Amino acid sequence: MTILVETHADYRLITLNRPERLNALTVEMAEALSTALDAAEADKSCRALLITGAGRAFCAGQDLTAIVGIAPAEIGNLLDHYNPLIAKLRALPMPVVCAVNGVAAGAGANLALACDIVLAGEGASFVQAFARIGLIPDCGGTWFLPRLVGMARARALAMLAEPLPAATAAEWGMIWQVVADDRLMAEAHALAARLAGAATLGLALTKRALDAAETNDLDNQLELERDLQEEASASPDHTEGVRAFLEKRQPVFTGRRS
Ligand code: T3D
Repeated sequence: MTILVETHADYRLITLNRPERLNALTVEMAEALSTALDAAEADKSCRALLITGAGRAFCAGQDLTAIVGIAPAEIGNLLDHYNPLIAKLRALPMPVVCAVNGVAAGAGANLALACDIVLAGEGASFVQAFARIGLIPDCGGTWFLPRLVGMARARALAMLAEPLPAATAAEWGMIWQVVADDRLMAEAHALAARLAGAATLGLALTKRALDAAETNDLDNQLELERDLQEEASASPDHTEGVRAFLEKRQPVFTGRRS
């Protein structure tokens, strides 16, 4: 099994599972991941996702043994499998936490950056390895990097292909937090559980608004916020949040849309 899916009370853990190849990606794996995302979305009790890698790495990017000697058109075909996966991950109507447990290279680094909140173990690193093999950062790399770290750092990361230690990635705002390696999964599970207990629709709409903000001007963004806020305010979780505040107690969110 190229990925493992573990169901918890109200979130799922997906583990990339080719540790002998540092979880390098194959088309089969991308398809399995895509199916797992669909299943998580279809399960109304699933309100958050956690993604990590088996073994000592998060993901070494494309499995290079699978692309030796293939025609350029085939590379394009390969990305026809990966691109929808990145888009689906980004649009998933629930928070996605990534626990980067070791090196995240090439498409593996950008898979991590596509997630909503990225935690990394202190031994982890991010490598835009593409330049080493004459390729460009794909799986959203050229989109995520400049937005997260600014164009100067994005260019150097992409062109030098040097490993960026997790601590620097956090310092630069590329990821959320670095935690001790032996605490990573405990912290990541706690974060996923916390998000799974939050107002799911509000978080899903927040994701949409933040992504749209990357291309909208202020007027369009204000308009979008207005529409999405109307949708969020119709949710039972909004009613519960306000009631809990007024009653001076913790809210109990259900994640229901109506
Ligand atoms: O082509 C396209 O356009 C399609 C999309 C492409 C997107 C991409 O992701 S392109 C970038 C592909 N990834 C890379 O170039 C990274 C290649 N790997 C590395 O640079 C290093 O392995 C790491 C920096 C990730 C880790 O280094 P290290 O020293 O910790 O481990 P290692 O010894 O290099 O690797 C351990 C094993 O995993 C090794 O196998 P062996 O010798 O024990 O049998 C190595 O060959 C294998 N491995 C690592 N990465 C890949 C891989 N096997 C296949 N594909 C890999 N990407």
